[in-house]
Amino acid sequence: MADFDIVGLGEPLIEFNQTRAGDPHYLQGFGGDTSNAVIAAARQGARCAYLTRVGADAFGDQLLQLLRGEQVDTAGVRVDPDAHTGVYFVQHGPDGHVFSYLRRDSAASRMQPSDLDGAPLSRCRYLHVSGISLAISASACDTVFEAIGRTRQAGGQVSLDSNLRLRLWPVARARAILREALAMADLFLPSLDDLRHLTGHDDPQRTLDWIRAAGAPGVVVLKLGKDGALVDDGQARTPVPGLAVKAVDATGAGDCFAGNLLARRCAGDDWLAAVRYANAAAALSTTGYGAVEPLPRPDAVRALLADGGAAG
Ligand code: KDG
Repeated sequence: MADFDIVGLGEPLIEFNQTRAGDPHYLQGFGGDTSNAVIAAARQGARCAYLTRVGADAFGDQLLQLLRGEQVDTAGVRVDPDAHTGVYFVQHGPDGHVFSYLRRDSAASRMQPSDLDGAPLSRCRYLHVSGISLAISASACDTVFEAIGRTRQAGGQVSLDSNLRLRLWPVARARAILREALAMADLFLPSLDDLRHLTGHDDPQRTLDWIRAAGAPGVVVLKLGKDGALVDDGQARTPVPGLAVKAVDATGAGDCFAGNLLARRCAGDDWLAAVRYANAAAALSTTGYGAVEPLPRPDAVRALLADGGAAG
Protein backbone atom coordinates (compact mmCIF):
# COMPACT_ATOMS: atom_id res chain seq x y z
CA MET A 1 0.00 0.00 0.00
CA ALA A 2 1.23 3.55 -0.83
CA ASP A 3 2.38 5.72 2.09
CA PHE A 4 0.69 8.81 0.64
CA ASP A 5 -2.52 9.40 -1.28
CA ILE A 6 -1.34 12.66 -2.82
CA VAL A 7 2.07 14.27 -3.22
CA GLY A 8 1.91 17.88 -4.45
CA LEU A 9 4.78 19.71 -6.12
CA GLY A 10 4.93 23.45 -6.73
CA GLU A 11 5.21 26.82 -5.03
CA PRO A 12 3.45 27.74 -1.77
CA LEU A 13 3.02 31.49 -1.39
CA ILE A 14 2.25 34.07 1.24
CA GLU A 15 -1.00 35.80 0.26
CA PHE A 16 -2.13 39.39 0.74
CA ASN A 17 -5.81 39.56 -0.12
CA GLN A 18 -7.59 42.89 -0.57
CA THR A 19 -10.80 42.69 1.42
CA ARG A 20 -12.35 46.01 0.27
CA ALA A 21 -12.04 46.90 -3.41
CA GLY A 22 -9.98 50.06 -3.88
CA ASP A 23 -8.86 50.23 -0.22
CA PRO A 24 -5.36 49.42 1.05
CA HIS A 25 -6.65 46.71 3.41
CA TYR A 26 -4.99 43.36 2.89
CA LEU A 27 -5.56 40.19 4.86
CA GLN A 28 -2.47 38.00 5.21
CA GLY A 29 -3.05 34.36 4.36
CA PHE A 30 -1.53 31.56 2.32
CA GLY A 31 -1.76 30.37 -1.26
CA GLY A 32 0.03 28.52 -4.02
CA ASP A 33 -2.14 26.29 -6.14
CA THR A 34 -0.75 22.80 -5.50
CA SER A 35 -0.16 23.61 -1.84
CA ASN A 36 -3.80 24.74 -1.57
CA ALA A 37 -4.86 21.46 -3.20
CA VAL A 38 -2.94 19.20 -0.80
CA ILE A 39 -4.25 21.16 2.20
CA ALA A 40 -7.80 20.82 0.84
CA ALA A 41 -7.25 17.07 0.46
CA ALA A 42 -5.67 16.72 3.90
CA ARG A 43 -8.72 18.44 5.45
CA GLN A 44 -10.74 15.61 3.90
CA GLY A 45 -8.53 12.98 5.54
CA ALA A 46 -6.20 12.19 2.61
CA ARG A 47 -2.57 11.37 3.47
CA CYS A 48 -0.57 14.13 1.78
CA ALA A 49 3.01 15.29 1.28
CA TYR A 50 4.42 18.39 -0.40
CA LEU A 51 7.61 19.01 -2.37
CA THR A 52 9.05 22.51 -2.78
CA ARG A 53 11.65 24.98 -1.58
CA VAL A 54 10.92 27.90 0.74
CA GLY A 55 13.27 30.70 1.78
CA ALA A 56 15.10 30.78 5.12
CA ASP A 57 12.83 33.64 6.22
CA ALA A 58 9.78 34.28 8.38
CA PHE A 59 7.37 33.58 5.51
CA GLY A 60 9.08 30.26 4.78
CA ASP A 61 8.71 29.31 8.46
CA GLN A 62 5.02 30.25 8.37
CA LEU A 63 4.41 28.05 5.32
CA LEU A 64 6.19 25.10 6.93
CA GLN A 65 4.10 25.56 10.07
CA LEU A 66 0.94 25.80 7.99
CA LEU A 67 1.62 22.56 6.09
CA ARG A 68 2.62 20.68 9.26
CA GLY A 69 -0.42 22.00 11.12
CA GLU A 70 -2.59 20.65 8.30
CA GLN A 71 -0.91 17.20 8.66
CA VAL A 72 0.89 17.53 5.32
CA ASP A 73 4.28 15.79 5.35
CA THR A 74 7.11 18.31 4.77
CA ALA A 75 10.15 16.01 4.61
CA GLY A 76 10.45 17.03 0.94
CA VAL A 77 10.42 20.78 1.62
CA ARG A 78 13.91 22.28 1.33
CA VAL A 79 14.83 25.53 3.01
CA ASP A 80 16.97 27.55 0.58
CA PRO A 81 19.27 30.04 2.39
CA ASP A 82 19.90 32.03 -0.80
CA ALA A 83 16.39 32.94 -1.94
CA HIS A 84 13.16 34.41 -0.60
CA THR A 85 9.74 32.86 -0.16
CA GLY A 86 7.25 33.92 -2.85
CA VAL A 87 4.43 36.41 -2.18
CA TYR A 88 1.26 37.22 -4.12
CA PHE A 89 -1.49 39.82 -3.92
CA VAL A 90 -5.19 39.40 -4.71
CA GLN A 91 -7.22 42.39 -5.81
CA HIS A 92 -10.95 42.29 -6.53
CA GLY A 93 -12.45 44.16 -9.47
CA PRO A 94 -15.50 44.08 -11.73
CA ASP A 95 -14.19 40.96 -13.54
CA GLY A 96 -13.38 39.02 -10.37
CA HIS A 97 -10.01 38.57 -8.73
CA VAL A 98 -6.66 39.60 -10.18
CA PHE A 99 -3.30 38.24 -8.98
CA SER A 100 0.08 39.98 -8.93
CA TYR A 101 3.34 38.51 -7.69
CA LEU A 102 6.65 39.05 -5.92
CA ARG A 103 8.08 35.68 -6.78
CA ARG A 104 10.82 36.06 -9.41
CA ASP A 105 13.93 34.09 -8.28
CA SER A 106 12.00 32.80 -5.29
CA ALA A 107 13.19 29.70 -3.45
CA ALA A 108 10.62 27.43 -5.15
CA SER A 109 11.68 28.64 -8.58
CA ARG A 110 15.15 27.24 -7.78
CA MET A 111 13.86 23.66 -7.44
CA GLN A 112 16.03 21.13 -9.27
CA PRO A 113 15.35 17.54 -10.35
CA SER A 114 17.92 16.37 -7.78
CA ASP A 115 15.65 17.84 -5.04
CA LEU A 116 13.46 14.80 -5.71
CA ASP A 117 16.00 12.30 -4.39
CA GLY A 118 14.34 10.78 -1.35
CA ALA A 119 10.89 12.16 -2.26
CA PRO A 120 8.06 9.64 -1.81
CA LEU A 121 7.13 9.51 -5.50
CA SER A 122 7.35 5.72 -5.60
CA ARG A 123 5.05 5.58 -2.57
CA CYS A 124 2.09 7.71 -3.60
CA ARG A 125 -1.17 7.14 -5.44
CA TYR A 126 -1.22 10.56 -7.12
CA LEU A 127 1.36 13.18 -7.92
CA HIS A 128 -0.42 16.55 -8.29
CA VAL A 129 1.26 19.28 -10.38
CA SER A 130 0.07 22.31 -12.33
CA GLY A 131 0.70 24.85 -15.04
CA ILE A 132 2.11 27.12 -12.31
CA SER A 133 4.58 24.43 -11.14
CA LEU A 134 5.71 24.20 -14.78
CA ALA A 135 5.81 27.98 -15.39
CA ILE A 136 7.81 29.41 -12.50
CA SER A 137 11.25 28.56 -13.96
CA ALA A 138 13.06 26.21 -16.32
CA SER A 139 14.52 24.19 -13.45
CA ALA A 140 11.11 23.87 -11.76
CA CYS A 141 9.70 22.72 -15.10
CA ASP A 142 12.44 20.08 -15.38
CA THR A 143 11.67 19.04 -11.80
CA VAL A 144 7.99 18.53 -12.63
CA PHE A 145 8.80 16.34 -15.65
CA GLU A 146 11.28 14.34 -13.58
CA ALA A 147 8.62 13.85 -10.87
CA ILE A 148 6.08 12.76 -13.48
CA GLY A 149 8.56 10.20 -14.85
CA ARG A 150 9.43 8.82 -11.41
CA THR A 151 5.78 8.56 -10.37
CA ARG A 152 4.70 6.78 -13.53
CA GLN A 153 7.63 4.41 -13.43
CA ALA A 154 6.60 3.34 -9.92
CA GLY A 155 2.96 2.80 -11.01
CA GLY A 156 1.49 5.97 -9.48
CA GLN A 157 -0.89 8.31 -11.27
CA VAL A 158 -0.37 11.90 -12.34
CA SER A 159 -2.89 14.70 -11.84
CA LEU A 160 -2.34 17.96 -13.73
CA ASP A 161 -4.25 21.22 -13.21
CA SER A 162 -3.84 23.63 -16.14
CA ASN A 163 -3.76 26.76 -13.89
CA LEU A 164 -2.61 29.02 -16.70
CA ARG A 165 -1.04 32.27 -15.42
CA LEU A 166 -0.10 34.45 -18.36
CA ARG A 167 1.94 36.70 -16.08
CA LEU A 168 4.32 33.79 -15.64
CA TRP A 169 4.87 32.68 -19.25
CA PRO A 170 3.82 33.49 -22.81
CA VAL A 171 0.85 31.57 -24.15
CA ALA A 172 2.80 29.81 -26.92
CA ARG A 173 5.26 28.34 -24.41
CA ALA A 174 2.45 27.46 -22.01
CA ARG A 175 0.60 25.65 -24.81
CA ALA A 176 3.67 23.66 -25.88
CA ILE A 177 4.63 22.60 -22.36
CA LEU A 178 1.11 21.87 -21.15
CA ARG A 179 0.50 19.70 -24.25
CA GLU A 180 3.57 17.67 -23.38
CA ALA A 181 2.48 17.31 -19.75
CA LEU A 182 -1.19 16.56 -20.37
CA ALA A 183 -0.22 13.64 -22.59
CA MET A 184 1.26 12.03 -19.44
CA ALA A 185 -1.59 12.90 -17.06
CA ASP A 186 -4.00 10.24 -15.83
CA LEU A 187 -6.21 13.09 -14.66
CA PHE A 188 -6.23 16.48 -16.40
CA LEU A 189 -8.08 19.37 -14.73
CA PRO A 190 -8.32 22.37 -17.05
CA SER A 191 -10.61 25.35 -16.56
CA LEU A 192 -12.66 26.69 -19.44
CA ASP A 193 -10.98 30.09 -18.98
CA ASP A 194 -7.54 28.53 -19.42
CA LEU A 195 -8.67 26.54 -22.45
CA ARG A 196 -9.98 29.66 -24.17
CA HIS A 197 -6.39 30.92 -24.23
CA LEU A 198 -4.80 27.58 -25.03
CA THR A 199 -7.19 26.38 -27.75
CA GLY A 200 -8.83 29.52 -29.13
CA HIS A 201 -12.26 27.88 -28.58
CA ASP A 202 -15.09 28.93 -26.25
CA ASP A 203 -17.20 25.85 -26.52
CA PRO A 204 -16.54 23.17 -23.85
CA GLN A 205 -16.98 20.29 -26.31
CA ARG A 206 -14.50 21.75 -28.77
CA THR A 207 -11.96 22.36 -26.02
CA LEU A 208 -12.32 18.72 -24.93
CA ASP A 209 -11.80 17.62 -28.55
CA TRP A 210 -8.58 19.68 -28.58
CA ILE A 211 -7.40 17.99 -25.38
CA ARG A 212 -8.06 14.51 -26.76
CA ALA A 213 -6.32 15.39 -30.03
CA ALA A 214 -3.34 16.55 -27.92
CA GLY A 215 -3.13 13.00 -26.56
CA ALA A 216 -4.73 13.17 -23.09
CA PRO A 217 -4.84 9.49 -22.13
CA GLY A 218 -7.00 9.49 -19.01
CA VAL A 219 -9.90 11.27 -17.39
CA VAL A 220 -10.41 14.96 -18.15
CA VAL A 221 -12.52 17.08 -15.80
CA LEU A 222 -13.27 20.46 -17.32
CA LYS A 223 -13.91 23.04 -14.57
CA LEU A 224 -16.73 25.45 -15.37
CA GLY A 225 -16.61 27.63 -12.24
CA LYS A 226 -20.01 28.12 -10.58
CA ASP A 227 -21.58 26.02 -13.37
CA GLY A 228 -19.82 22.89 -12.12
CA ALA A 229 -17.79 20.56 -14.31
CA LEU A 230 -17.89 18.42 -17.42
CA VAL A 231 -16.39 14.96 -16.95
CA ASP A 232 -14.85 13.16 -19.93
CA ASP A 233 -13.81 9.63 -18.97
CA GLY A 234 -12.94 8.66 -22.54
CA GLN A 235 -16.35 6.97 -23.05
CA ALA A 236 -18.86 9.72 -22.27
CA ARG A 237 -18.98 13.41 -21.42
CA THR A 238 -21.16 14.06 -18.39
CA PRO A 239 -22.04 17.47 -16.92
CA VAL A 240 -22.09 17.74 -13.12
CA PRO A 241 -23.83 20.98 -12.03
CA GLY A 242 -22.37 23.38 -9.49
CA LEU A 243 -24.02 24.41 -6.21
CA ALA A 244 -25.17 27.96 -5.46
CA VAL A 245 -23.63 29.76 -2.48
CA LYS A 246 -23.01 33.39 -1.46
CA ALA A 247 -19.54 33.78 -2.95
CA VAL A 248 -17.16 36.57 -1.89
CA ASP A 249 -13.76 35.39 -3.21
CA ALA A 250 -13.07 32.62 -5.73
CA THR A 251 -9.31 32.53 -5.04
CA GLY A 252 -8.21 28.90 -4.82
CA ALA A 253 -11.63 27.40 -5.65
CA GLY A 254 -10.12 25.33 -8.48
CA ASP A 255 -7.39 24.06 -6.15
CA CYS A 256 -10.01 23.11 -3.58
CA PHE A 257 -11.85 21.25 -6.34
CA ALA A 258 -8.68 19.35 -7.31
CA GLY A 259 -7.78 18.41 -3.73
CA ASN A 260 -11.28 17.21 -2.90
CA LEU A 261 -11.61 15.26 -6.14
CA LEU A 262 -8.34 13.44 -5.50
CA ALA A 263 -9.21 12.84 -1.84
CA ARG A 264 -12.60 11.34 -2.72
CA ARG A 265 -11.11 9.17 -5.48
CA CYS A 266 -8.60 7.86 -2.95
CA ALA A 267 -11.48 7.22 -0.53
CA GLY A 268 -13.16 5.04 -3.19
CA ASP A 269 -15.76 7.29 -4.88
CA ASP A 270 -16.47 6.83 -8.58
CA TRP A 271 -15.66 9.80 -10.82
CA LEU A 272 -19.12 11.36 -10.83
CA ALA A 273 -19.58 11.10 -7.07
CA ALA A 274 -16.11 12.53 -6.51
CA VAL A 275 -16.84 15.45 -8.87
CA ARG A 276 -20.18 16.19 -7.16
CA TYR A 277 -18.36 16.31 -3.83
CA ALA A 278 -15.55 18.48 -5.23
CA ASN A 279 -18.09 20.91 -6.72
CA ALA A 280 -19.68 21.37 -3.29
CA ALA A 281 -16.30 21.81 -1.58
CA ALA A 282 -15.18 24.35 -4.20
CA ALA A 283 -18.42 26.31 -3.81
CA LEU A 284 -17.88 26.51 -0.03
CA SER A 285 -14.31 27.70 -0.52
CA THR A 286 -15.65 30.85 -2.24
CA THR A 287 -17.67 31.91 0.80
CA GLY A 288 -14.64 33.33 2.66
CA TYR A 289 -11.57 35.35 1.74
CA GLY A 290 -8.28 33.72 0.80
CA ALA A 291 -7.16 30.46 -0.74
CA VAL A 292 -6.62 28.37 2.39
CA GLU A 293 -8.67 29.61 5.33
CA PRO A 294 -12.10 28.76 3.80
CA LEU A 295 -11.13 25.26 2.58
CA PRO A 296 -13.96 23.14 4.00
CA ARG A 297 -14.05 20.07 6.23
CA PRO A 298 -16.19 17.01 5.40
CA ASP A 299 -19.17 17.93 7.60
CA ALA A 300 -19.65 21.26 5.80
CA VAL A 301 -19.40 19.62 2.37
CA ARG A 302 -21.90 16.93 3.31
CA ALA A 303 -24.30 19.55 4.69
CA LEU A 304 -24.18 21.53 1.44
CA LEU A 305 -24.67 18.37 -0.63
CA ALA A 306 -27.65 17.47 1.55
CA ASP A 307 -29.42 20.82 1.08
CA GLY A 308 -28.47 21.11 -2.58
CA GLY A 309 -26.99 24.60 -2.40
CA ALA A 310 -30.13 26.35 -1.20
CA ALA A 311 -27.88 28.82 0.67
CA GLY A 312 -27.36 30.77 -2.56
O1 KDG B 1 -5.47 29.09 -7.64
C1 KDG B 1 -5.10 30.05 -6.66
C2 KDG B 1 -3.65 30.29 -6.81
O2 KDG B 1 -3.43 30.80 -8.09
C3 KDG B 1 -3.13 31.24 -5.81
O3 KDG B 1 -3.16 30.68 -4.52
C4 KDG B 1 -1.77 31.76 -6.11
O4 KDG B 1 -0.61 29.81 -6.80
C5 KDG B 1 -0.93 30.94 -7.02
C6 KDG B 1 -0.48 31.55 -8.25
O5 KDG B 1 0.68 31.32 -8.58
O6 KDG B 1 -1.25 32.22 -8.92
